Amino acid sequence: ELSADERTFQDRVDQDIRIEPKDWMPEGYRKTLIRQISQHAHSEIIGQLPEGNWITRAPSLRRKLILLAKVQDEAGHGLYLYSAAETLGASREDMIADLLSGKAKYSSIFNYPTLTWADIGAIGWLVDGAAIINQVPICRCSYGPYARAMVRVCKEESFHQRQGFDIMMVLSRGTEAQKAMAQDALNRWWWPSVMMHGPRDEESVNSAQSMQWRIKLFSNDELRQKFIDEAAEQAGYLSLEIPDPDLKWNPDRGHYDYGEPDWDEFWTVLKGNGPCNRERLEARRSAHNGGEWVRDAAVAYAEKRQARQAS
Ligand code: FAQ
Repeated sequence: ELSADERTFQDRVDQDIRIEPKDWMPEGYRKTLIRQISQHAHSEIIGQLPEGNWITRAPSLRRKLILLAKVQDEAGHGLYLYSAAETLGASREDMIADLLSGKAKYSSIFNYPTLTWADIGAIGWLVDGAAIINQVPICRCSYGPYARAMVRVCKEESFHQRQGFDIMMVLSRGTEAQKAMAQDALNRWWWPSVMMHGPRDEESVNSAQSMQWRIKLFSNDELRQKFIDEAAEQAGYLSLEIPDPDLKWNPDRGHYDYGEPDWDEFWTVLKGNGPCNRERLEARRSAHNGGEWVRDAAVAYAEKRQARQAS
């Protein structure tokens, strides 16, 4: 049974009226949003690392500029998202401490290595592609600050996906070696991208409540299907083969059928034991420690200014 406050709240959500920071909200709604938004922010921040790995090795000045801009965009997305979580009463220090201690989750996808330049193409095409499919509906989610942050994020993600697809197009129409490199990147990034949408709906513990609160508008499997349908068509355009023998158009369903990902691998990555989990957290810890003098200087400056204004 819902209380009167909860009833009013749910009515607003059902009528598609945005919830704003100062509005009454159930504690569970606040907690769920802080969990999802902070995980999302951490993903953007950790998500800079796999691609950052190729900035110094991009094959041309133009590619380097584009990649640099893209990776900076991800940093910006992380910052808007931390701000959105702060509107719910979360503290940025706590969120970052939870990331660095390994307590907080971030997207499984960023725990895989970027072995060749083609991986930068595959990430833009598939990972940013998956991110857009997930995030466009969030522009209409019930929580105002999160919904509004997603509008700009999605515009930038569209550019990211185009740059990735462009890299894949150039490689797949290049020499035999380039085409092989593009195919190899697709082979390695396909299944992690399919799993990025989260566990099967039956295993998705948070979905039912998040959908009732309109934090999520579509289930994990619905978004996964949309991703696969789009990617299958795009792979055809690139003349690359998706590494799933069960992938097949099903005219009755009007969707592609597809094989089952290796969910043991997914849960292993979530537990911190994927190919690059340790390396990623180590890089963030080292960046955080390296930035300590900047934080100290900023605090010292603010204190000095305050003292001067007070006198
Ligand atoms: N990785 O009950 P559900 C980007 C966890 S895009 C790790 O289904 P929920 C852009 C989940 O947290 C990537 N953990 O959970 C970019 C839960 O654990 P908890 C970030 C995962 O929340 C591109 C448990 O499993 N995007 O960064 C994953 O209802 C290129 C049970 O799952 C977002 O975060 C996973 N893949 O649905 C940047 C979008 N999947 O918390 C750089 C917003 C599930 O109970 C380069 N988030 N888990 O301990 C969402 O839409 C949702 O949170 C889902 C998961 C759909 C990810």
